[in-house]
Amino acid sequence: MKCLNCGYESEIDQNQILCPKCGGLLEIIVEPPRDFSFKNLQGKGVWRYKDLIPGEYKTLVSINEGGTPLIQSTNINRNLYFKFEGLNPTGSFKDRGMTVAVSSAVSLNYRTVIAASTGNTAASAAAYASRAGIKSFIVLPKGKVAIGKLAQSILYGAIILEVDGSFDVAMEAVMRLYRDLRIVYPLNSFNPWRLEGQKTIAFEIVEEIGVPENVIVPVGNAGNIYAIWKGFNELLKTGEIDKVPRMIGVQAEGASPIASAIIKGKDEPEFTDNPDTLATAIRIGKPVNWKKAFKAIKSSNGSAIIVSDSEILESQKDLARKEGIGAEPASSAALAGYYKALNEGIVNKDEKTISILTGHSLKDPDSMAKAPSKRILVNPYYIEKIITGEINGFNS
Ligand code: AN7
Repeated sequence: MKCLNCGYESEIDQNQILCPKCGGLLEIIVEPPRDFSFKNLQGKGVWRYKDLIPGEYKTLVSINEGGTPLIQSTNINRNLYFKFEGLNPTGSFKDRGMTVAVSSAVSLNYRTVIAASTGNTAASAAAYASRAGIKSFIVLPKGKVAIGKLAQSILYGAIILEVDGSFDVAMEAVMRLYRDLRIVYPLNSFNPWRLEGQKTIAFEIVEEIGVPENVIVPVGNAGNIYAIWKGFNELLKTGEIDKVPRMIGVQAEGASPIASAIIKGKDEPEFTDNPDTLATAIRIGKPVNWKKAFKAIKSSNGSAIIVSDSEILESQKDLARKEGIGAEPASSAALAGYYKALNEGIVNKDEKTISILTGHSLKDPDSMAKAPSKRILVNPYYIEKIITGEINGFNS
């Protein structure tokens, strides 16, 4: 393990979440087994790749996460593929990380977990804690969590703590709590063990179609883009692949601390106290994993893109109406980012490109209902007349 802040190095230690010297974020450096080969793997989902996931696990807390479909676009561009993470057990990619982190928590004998969240981490943490038979506290920005996600956390039985303020305020509280009082296990992505699960997105893509040219990822706290890049890098070490795709991060206009900085060529993010976007999942002003994201984007010769809320909603509609795929707004940013990358010449339409659709549309019913609709109150008698065109104006 290596600290990104002070350079501290140690053997892999499952008990370490933050640097014991300076409190900074740690990277887990995995040396794959010499004889690693996809050919020898068994099973489906995250734990198929257990040879590349460090740590010792007394039990695996799993709800059969991962193994999500890679869906080729038919109507936008045949070279574009969607990795539909919305089909995980709680409807987002967070489940991949949660199975590893909660298994770790249980193996270390923790009985309580905690996570700050814009919604999806909370739903996932709550479900995996229930599966493990332990207690979960989640800390949410009051009034800024999509109803589907809040409802999930209620259903799974988490204890819900709401703060007045943004996600960043909730996150700071969880980090402070962990630093001061180590009696609850933190499930946010400053915990590097979570990212060990999320990196399996890269493994599944490679097993299915090899290495793409570009991978486009919506960025909030910036853990996932790094995790996916890390996965590709580990496959490079095994010799299964000979290059890493360009990692392209997408942020929303009102919450773009990383993308703004990268576009301007700066080495540090432009933090904001007042992030704002209708893509509430990525409404984050101070991403904890920014250093990891910079590393992933820069070392893969990647890029960063900013999209507006209206571009996000337009892309959400396109995904649904051109491809039949329902993704939440933050996830739809991965298609909005693709459109912009094509326009700006960052991505070529002939290049194999993956958009990571991080969460399911049902997470955020309010955003779906905002799409323009053809919805008519009818007397049943008139249905035939509307369909045959006897009453004009509807059958087009
Ligand atoms: C659908 O749930 O931060 O850049 O607390 O829910 O790894 O943070 C959610 C993040 C993208 C960004 N898409 O991932 C949380 C939370 C969806 C998300 C992201 C999130 P990171």
